[in-house]
Formats: sequence, C-alpha cells, structure tokens
Amino acid sequence: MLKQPLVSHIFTADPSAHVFAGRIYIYPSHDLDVTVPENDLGDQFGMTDYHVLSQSHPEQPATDHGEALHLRDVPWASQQLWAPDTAFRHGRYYLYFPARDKSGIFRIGVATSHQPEGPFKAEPAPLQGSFSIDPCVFRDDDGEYYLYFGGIWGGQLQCWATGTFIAAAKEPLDDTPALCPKVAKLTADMLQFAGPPQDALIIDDQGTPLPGRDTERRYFEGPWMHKYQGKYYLSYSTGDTHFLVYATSDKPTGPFTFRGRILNPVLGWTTHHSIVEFGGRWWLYYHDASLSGGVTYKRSVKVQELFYEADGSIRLMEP
Ligand code: FUB
Repeated sequence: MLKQPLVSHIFTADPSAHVFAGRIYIYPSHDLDVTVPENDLGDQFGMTDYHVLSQSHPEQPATDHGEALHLRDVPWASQQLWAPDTAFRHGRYYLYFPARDKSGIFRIGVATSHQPEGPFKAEPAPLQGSFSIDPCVFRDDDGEYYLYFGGIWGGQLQCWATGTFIAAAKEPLDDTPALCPKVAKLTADMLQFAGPPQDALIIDDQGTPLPGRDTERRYFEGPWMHKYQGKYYLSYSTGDTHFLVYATSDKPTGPFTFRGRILNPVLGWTTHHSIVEFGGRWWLYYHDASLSGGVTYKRSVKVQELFYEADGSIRLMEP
C-alpha cells in the first residue's frame, strides 16, 4: 500500500517522533512552498519556522499545532531552520534545532516550552561549542541525555575536522576514516553540552572505522538513537547514496558496528527518519518528495511499521 503524507496542507520533512503523555509528537522541518535554485550546499532548504504535529496513534490522522517557533524569534540565527528534535525533562520540553548564525555558520540552539506542541521560546545564544546540523536528543534509561548531531556538505561537519572552522574543507573520499556523527552528554538543565562533543565512531564487523570512500555505509547526516533489547541503535542517512542504515553498540557513545540498511532510497534527494515505539510496535517516521512530484526541498512526512528479526537486526523496508 502506498503510504500517504501525515499532512498535505504544508510540506514537512526530517521527522523526529516521540511519545509524550501517551500521544505521538512529531517535530519536523517545515519546507517552504517556493521555487528556488538548488545546489550541494542545501541553499534550497530555506526554512523559517517549525510546526509540531501529533497523533493518537501512528495509523491515525495527524494534527498540525501551528507555528511553534519562528526564525525571527531566535536572536542568534540568520537563516535555515533545519531538522529539529525535542526532549522532555523536569516538566519542560526542549526543542533542539540547527540554524546558521549571523556569520553563516551552523550552530545548534535550544528553545523551551511547558507544552509538547509549543510555542517554544529560544535561548539567547546557541549551545556553547555547538556546530553543524541535525540534532537528535536521546534519554538513556539511567536518566542521562545525549545529543547526537552532524551532517556533511551543506551541514558543514567537514569544516570542523581540525577543530576550527575551515569553510573550504572537504570530507575524506579515500581509505582514511569517514567523518562520524558527534555525541555529547547534556547538562542537567539541558541547555549546554556537559563536555566536548566526541566522535560516535562507526566501524565494520572487523573493528575498522568505515573509510570515507564507503559512501553506501558511511555517515552523512540525520542521526537517530534508540534502544532495543539493551542495545544502542545509531541510524542515519548515507546522503549522496540515499540509504537509511544503522549500526549498534553496547554503549550510547559507541563505537557502533555497522549492521545494514533500514530503508531503500525514497523519491527526492534527502532521506531522514526517526524510530519510535508505540503500542508495543515500532514505527519508522521518514519523508519523501512524492506530494510535490519529486521537488527535493518540498518533502512530506510519512510513517510505516518497522520490524526486528529475532537476532535484533532491522528488516529492510521499501519506501
Ligand atoms: O531539511 C534540511 C536538511 O535536509 C536536513 O537537515 C538534512 O538531514 C536533510 O534532510
């Protein structure tokens, strides 16, 4: 059966799904219905606000709760509100989001609300030491929260390989280790990194870091973390090869051993997802560009059920 967009009155992408108070809340990007030229830096993704969606069940209609945060209300940001995520702690909801700062460098900000649907109020400055895009916030069973993030090309992760921003830097495409997503524990108030972000290393089954040339398996963008039967599952997009794939570890910080593919390429260049348990079943939230007829930057969020095999591997899905 063809999966339908969760909503069709606006374009939505990069869904981060969570269960808060028994309801599913989806934090997507809000793609603009405009026509703009495209390039490899992602300038076509010029989003200016966030809308939060919610559902009583993944197979039920979604409600659009309207504007939850607008670029004009983020003091430090200049453009491009890309893929966000949200966590709940101590009675507050924390929306993490990437945007370019006034000098054009992507940083990660946080905005808070007492309701899962917002509206959210942005902190005056991004997280200290933050960079790049695609934050994913994960609560471990011990109550610690981790932020995973990073994306190459337009997401600028390659610019930070030396620790300082080098605009012209390129990602490795040879036998040297590929760039990895970053992971950092969050402070108890959820507003800063508790320490410097570390590499969430992705290795093959021999223990060797995936090389940069391995573009069908190496990390590109869109990290997601979930736990299944005591193991940590780091899933992500391979970007220019358009797969959703995953790697597992016994620790939230890795190293993560590459396991396989989750979703074959969707219509559209980008692929981005989240995985959530609801009603004793597991669900993959993702996007494609079918509603816009394949326009890369006009995407729609969809959902389909995800299945594990007995050995803990994830069954490959077709979009
Ligand atoms: O939506 C803008 C960017 O496209 C996201 O940050 C990436 O993950 C890709 O989906």
